[in-house]
Amino acid sequence: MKKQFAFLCTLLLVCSNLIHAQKSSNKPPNIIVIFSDDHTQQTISAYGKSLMQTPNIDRIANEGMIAKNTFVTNSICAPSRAVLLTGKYNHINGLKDNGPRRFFDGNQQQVQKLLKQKEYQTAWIGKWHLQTLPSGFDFFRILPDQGQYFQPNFINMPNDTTSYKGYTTNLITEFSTNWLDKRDTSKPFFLVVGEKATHRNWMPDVEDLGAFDNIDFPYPANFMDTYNGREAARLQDMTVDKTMVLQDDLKINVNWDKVGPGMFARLDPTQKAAYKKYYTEISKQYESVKNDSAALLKFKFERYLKDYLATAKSLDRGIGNILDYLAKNKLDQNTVVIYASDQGFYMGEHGWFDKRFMYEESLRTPFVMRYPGQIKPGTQLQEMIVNIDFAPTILNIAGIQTPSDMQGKSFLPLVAKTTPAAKKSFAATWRKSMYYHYYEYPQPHHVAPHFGVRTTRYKLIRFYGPHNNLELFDLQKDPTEMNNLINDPSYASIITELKKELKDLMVHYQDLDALAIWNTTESTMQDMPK
Ligand code: SGN
Ligand code: CA
Repeated sequence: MKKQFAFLCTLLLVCSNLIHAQKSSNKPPNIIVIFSDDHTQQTISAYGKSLMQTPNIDRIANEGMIAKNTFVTNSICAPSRAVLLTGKYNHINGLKDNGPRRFFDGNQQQVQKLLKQKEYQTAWIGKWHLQTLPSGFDFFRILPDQGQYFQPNFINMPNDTTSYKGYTTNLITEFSTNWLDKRDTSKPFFLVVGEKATHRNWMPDVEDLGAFDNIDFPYPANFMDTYNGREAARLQDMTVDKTMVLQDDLKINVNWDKVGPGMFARLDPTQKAAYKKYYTEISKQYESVKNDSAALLKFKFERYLKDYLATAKSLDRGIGNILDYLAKNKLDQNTVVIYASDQGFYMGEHGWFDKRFMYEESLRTPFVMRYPGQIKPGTQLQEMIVNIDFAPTILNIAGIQTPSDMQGKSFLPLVAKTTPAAKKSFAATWRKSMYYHYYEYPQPHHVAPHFGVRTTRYKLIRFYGPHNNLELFDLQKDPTEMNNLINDPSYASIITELKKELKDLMVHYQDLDALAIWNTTESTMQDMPK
């Protein structure tokens, strides 16, 4: 009780100091959230060992902060966006998967609506992916559904669809800076730039075709995973080897002169000529490996990475253009810039592309933030951040208290200017474990639903639906999550602790469906995966 009281006092003190700091400069800062699609930490140089350089994302991190341990509640697009808007888990905000339940109730409380009460002008431009149109924004121009890479359609307010000439990433940047040009400069703004890159089918901008062709990418250590002791991992359908589609994904042997409906049909004649030239050469390489299964697999893996990274290159360039715009228009000092993605992605780890699993690569998401005057350049945050914290943090920046029904917490006190003692005492109260729940099954990638808990060292996952089993990983000893330790007697007490922690989290976040599954089957289920 005493501990809780001390925590509450620290929290109030730290938050009110931050709010006070903002009041004294009378206008709260502008906030831009650049929110990409499937862009994973393994491909961002600010995160260390990376498959490519991302100078502009790094610029945000270097001039501000990087959150090293940021996780999502449900590693998939529309649900993650619903979490960003509401600061709540999907069983509370109602949007659990990308399927028929992609309906989002726009009448509920959302971050932009709360910011509007503080006079913010608000806009969402780019990928949105919720079935219902945005509400509570002063302006939106969104891609319908997944959107297209070339000559994309956008839905304009109130509900008109128009096609625009150009490459999606460039158009989204252009529409964003156009909106900034026209805004009411007497008010602060909140702008979400919803990027389409780096989503499947990874169509690079023409200028980036072949940008990574001189690099030989080795397989990740667990590319040849045989999924021993991990049944759900074995039964997924998202491998580079078997699931990746030669023509649609890797652009091999496409008849460029007669492309039917689909992504390639949207290329204009100049773009099509560039694609034809480039991928005809790639198709020749395919011909030379297609009868050698090992060489073919390496070819597929390399082509996947090269196209993905090329779309990331245009994404990073677009972010640079937004940063340059802010500097040129003297907005850089009073604008908070956040870069994050809706989830992480597999770059061949476990043999996969896509996301969904609670394993590290897709559970994590990048998060960097620049907040001049409040966050010291080069700040590194190690605490566990979850995407339910994004909305409360944004509100905190604007000087707004987190509503009591939001499930996340502002982590601004962990990174913003306060005394080291206040920071330390706040950090002591921060979460030591996070809760995850994934739902979508079976389409499109046959990943069984699951929920679980991750602590700094361990991860316990409970699969349900087609599989009914538990997995335990010791992330310190096994960072690539290959050894399911659920039947290892030396971990018995850890398993007991984690089971309790998982149950506590389900109760805390009111995930009653998960709790029911846990309670009805836990006593009868077999831990040993078949
Ligand atoms: C599409 C993709 C899937 C992807 C989902 C969800 N197939 O269905 O591979 O998992 O989107 O992605 S595709 O052949 O149509 O590209 S999400 O980012 O929206 O969650
Ligand atoms: Ca996504």
